[in-house]
Amino acid sequence: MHNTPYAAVDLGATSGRVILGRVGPDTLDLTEAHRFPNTPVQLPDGLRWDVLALYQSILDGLRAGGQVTSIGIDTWAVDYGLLDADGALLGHPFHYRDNRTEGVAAREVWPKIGSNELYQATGLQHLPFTTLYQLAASADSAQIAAARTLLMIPDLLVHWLTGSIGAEETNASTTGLFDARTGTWAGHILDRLSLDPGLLPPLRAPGDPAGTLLPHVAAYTGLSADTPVVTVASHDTASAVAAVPATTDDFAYISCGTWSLAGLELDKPVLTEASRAANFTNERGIDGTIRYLRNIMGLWLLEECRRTWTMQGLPTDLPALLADAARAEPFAALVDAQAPEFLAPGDMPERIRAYCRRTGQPVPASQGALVRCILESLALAHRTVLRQASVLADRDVSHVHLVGGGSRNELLCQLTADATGLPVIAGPTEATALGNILVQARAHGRVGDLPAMRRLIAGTQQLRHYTPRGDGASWASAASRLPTIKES
Ligand code: LFR
Repeated sequence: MHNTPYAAVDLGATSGRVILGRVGPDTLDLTEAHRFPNTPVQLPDGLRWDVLALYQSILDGLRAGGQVTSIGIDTWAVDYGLLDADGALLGHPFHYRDNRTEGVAAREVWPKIGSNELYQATGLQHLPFTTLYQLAASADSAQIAAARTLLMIPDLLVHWLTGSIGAEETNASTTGLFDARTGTWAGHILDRLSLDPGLLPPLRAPGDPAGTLLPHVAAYTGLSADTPVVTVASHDTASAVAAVPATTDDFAYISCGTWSLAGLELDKPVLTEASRAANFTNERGIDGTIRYLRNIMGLWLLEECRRTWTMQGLPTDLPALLADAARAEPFAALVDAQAPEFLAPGDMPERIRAYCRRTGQPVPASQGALVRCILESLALAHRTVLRQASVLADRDVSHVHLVGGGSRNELLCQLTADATGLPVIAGPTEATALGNILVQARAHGRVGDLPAMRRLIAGTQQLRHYTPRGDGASWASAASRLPTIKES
């Protein structure tokens, strides 16, 4: 078994991968077995994930990868599939960026269970697309009437591989139906909305076994039928934070990809009124840790611009755009990278220009200026969120770990160091896959506790260091330009 790899299935919002990881006492090597696109589909009744195509690509990736010690699956959070009484998937899972949840919280949920009470129970920031609000939006549908089991996307994929049914707890903690203090389902919230708490399957923790491959899966992939599927931190952000290469406790992290998730790792939730008002979330990490953070729009802003530019026949080469951005005038225009108006798909350059117009700022005229605006706005949001997190959780922060795909973006890393006034350690890029693989390795007794996992990553993965430039004064004054950005 020594050299047999672990397979991490890691689905992101735009692509998925099957990654093989080999773990030794002082070594940790990744290879990519398969990469495939994740292309959402707009149907007349909403934006959907093509979950069958994703599942088929996972099978192809496992077949390409050869024998593995075990398999773990992580994806984005919040979204789910519903199974009927026969165990069949009802329809196509909605994409969290579908606009059917607009206004649902205020209209359908808060009159029945107030936002204060919800925060006390679940500790979640308000995001319009949280599972709870998605369910409330569909409460009167034929689909909900027929539903017997709710499976989060990674749990659904595990179910198709193994036949087992369960709800992994880091991802369950993003549903708005999970008690932040006890780590158990808060099914009474569904009751209060006249939805069935029996939809929620039994919880399982990262490291728990999740079954072995069904015979037809083993036959297709060529893997042996006793290949275990291990429950990992199936929320991608939980896996990424598990893989932050921290060697001390006084760190903040930014898991930066489609989203920027910026915050602290705590040992208990912060449920104060100030924390609720600042819209901080208490999601669950591995080993009962709390991910105290806020969602920032992240590189979605840039990727959605590039998608629009592709359709408009404009250049989209990333290195060239970043080089132009590096040369563009600093602080010319900024947007609030936490504003909900940037959530939905659609003409992002125009939405950014409209924001600048509305707030009396110069409108970025070139693509480079627009990319500069995005990256500075992200760095500013990183600054704001980390400063607030440190105050609200009463924790000193001496440095920032920036992990995920965004750690490749040198300009963003440097701007984040400048804006936060803190050294930034960038990498690993593949934090999510590493977290997935190390939880599997730990379940097999091949690596120690969370600090040991992190030491192994710090000792084996390529990291880059960024030192803050300047005294932060220009960032403080930039922050004061935008009415919705609060520095404390
Ligand atoms: C990041 C992420 C975030 C979650 C968002 C939607 O990929 O999982 O943590 O808030 O996607 O699920």
